[in-house]
Amino acid sequence: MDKRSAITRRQFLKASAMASAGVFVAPQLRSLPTFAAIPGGSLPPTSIPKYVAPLVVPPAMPVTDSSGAIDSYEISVRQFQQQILPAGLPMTTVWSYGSATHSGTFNYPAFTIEAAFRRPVRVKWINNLTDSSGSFLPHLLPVDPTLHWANPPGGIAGRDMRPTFTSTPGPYRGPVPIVPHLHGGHNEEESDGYPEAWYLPAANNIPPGFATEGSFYDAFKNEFFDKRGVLWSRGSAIFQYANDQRASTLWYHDHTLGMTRLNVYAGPAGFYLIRGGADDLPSGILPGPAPALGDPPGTKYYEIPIAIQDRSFNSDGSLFYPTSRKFFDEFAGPYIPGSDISPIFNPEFFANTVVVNGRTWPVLEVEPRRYRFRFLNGCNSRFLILKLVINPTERRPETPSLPFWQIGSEGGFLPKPVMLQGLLMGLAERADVIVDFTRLRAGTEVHLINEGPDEPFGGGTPGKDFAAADPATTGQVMKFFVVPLASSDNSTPPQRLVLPTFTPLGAAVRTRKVSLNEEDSALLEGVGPRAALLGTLDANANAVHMGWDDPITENPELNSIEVWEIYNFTEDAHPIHIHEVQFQVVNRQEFEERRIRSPEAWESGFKDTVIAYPEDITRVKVLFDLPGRYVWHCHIVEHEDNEMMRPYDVVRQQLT
Ligand SMILES: [Cu+2]
Repeated sequence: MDKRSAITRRQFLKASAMASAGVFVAPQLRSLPTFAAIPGGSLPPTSIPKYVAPLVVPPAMPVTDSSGAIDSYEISVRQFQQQILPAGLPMTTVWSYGSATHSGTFNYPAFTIEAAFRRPVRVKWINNLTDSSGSFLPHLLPVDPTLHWANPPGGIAGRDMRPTFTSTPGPYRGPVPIVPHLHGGHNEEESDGYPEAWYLPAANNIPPGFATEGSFYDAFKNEFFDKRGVLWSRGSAIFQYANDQRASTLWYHDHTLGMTRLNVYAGPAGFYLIRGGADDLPSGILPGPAPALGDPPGTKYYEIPIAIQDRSFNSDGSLFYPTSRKFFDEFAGPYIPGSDISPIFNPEFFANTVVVNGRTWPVLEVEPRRYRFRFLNGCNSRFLILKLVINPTERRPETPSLPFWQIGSEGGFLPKPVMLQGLLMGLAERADVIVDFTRLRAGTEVHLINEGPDEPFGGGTPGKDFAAADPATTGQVMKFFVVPLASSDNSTPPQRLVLPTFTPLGAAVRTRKVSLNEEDSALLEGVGPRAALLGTLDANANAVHMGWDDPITENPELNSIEVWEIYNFTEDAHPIHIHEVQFQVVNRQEFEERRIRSPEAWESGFKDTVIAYPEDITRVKVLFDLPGRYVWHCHIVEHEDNEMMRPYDVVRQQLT
């Protein structure tokens, strides 16, 4: 751990923003008088009109075959153009998923997969990142080939490794590996989207010597065949999800080793909702409906998933993502030879616009009634603190005008509804909430704002411990515009809701200590961070840093319950995600402090991602009930891509 580098980095972010873009001073902001514009692409975010385009409610993904005992989908990843910026501004080239058997279903974010409890979903995931002549499409964004990454040019011997260079390389422009992951899914290992189970498109011009699949692709392909008698074909993988878990809000996105930040930023992500079973509520109790297959045009939805992502744009409409480490801290080299700093990779990235369900700052007409929103923080590095206010720019922190009633998190419903004035959301966290617009007059405008920081989050409150996001740009998210009531609302008011019975996990058989760490350059004084890493603790409670390729240290026994104590030795909060499981947050405790803090009220259900604060021990209790190889990682995807991810094994018999 080196605190100095983190502080330097934050000071730098602020200073460089002020130098490059001038200081935006909003005189009406009483608590925090100055905001630095966030650097980005050539399109200034303040030139983009807000609240002109309606929020897109992603339709249900068409099923390819549901005639048997499972729902089968064929889903491709393709490149296309979409109007993300308001009409009149250029379209944006993006990637996303869509049904290969249904035209018109490609959208960023992808259509929602609607899954039923205990009815398996099988998806053929096709890498269709090719042009009309069948040649591969290169990445939309600058791929840093010096990371420990998929590395297809390394061939069979060099794939999934950190390659060696004798001089600083440019970005990788070859065929793009993908592997989709169902985030929060109780997935068997071969269907989990392991970072080394990636595959290239079946293009006609793959350069000779390239590895066309990751190191784990064949093993999982064989495992899937052994279990289900179905073979994967080149350029695709078939995953099956049992949906044998609580009704919940999951999402799917890419998970390729060392490329997740770019593959997700380019677009591929969508919601996956599991309904039914004893852990769901009968229909009619909560606001609905949500989009379903076969809905007539104009169907009104009162249950809406809302994916919030930050993006930066160039004036031609293209997505902006940094092309050099210089963007992060002005470190311009030497890279190779002479240092251990990657030339293109940025340790975090904060974009300067807010994109909600694929549109910048959209507006949703709402009736004076209750709505169910399933929020997702789908940003790369940005923590969100959401509030509902009337005036989106008046001051920070702002007093909310309406509360959120949170009823669920990643693993389904909470034990009981929780009324909140703000929603703190780490990367990949979900909040299932009810917002009650009932008492508002037609014509009222309610704004969803963000008071999380335009920099790494370290805990605390806006206006006191950090400056809230720029009220002119990333401090605003979307607008709700109240229109006259069109239908009666028979949903149960949230304060009277009785949620499904919550059964906590039993006693743990083992406690495991793991660590979150950060490293500066080992070669150049004062340059850093180089990477963030996971690890363990030694007998003296010192951090042991471990990278992706170090031997496995977490090997819980099948069907055992463990407590993981996550020691965060870094300056920043990290959202820690464990695959395959939904865990309970036990408590938190500062280093050197005796006082133990209970989980937050909204952390009282099952979760798959938890915020680990700096110099804190975060304890989670986990049941590992599927055998095999999985990963746990930080969901700041820049961190995940540069060593802050580790494999773990659920073993049938505990190794000694
Ligand atoms: Cu992290």
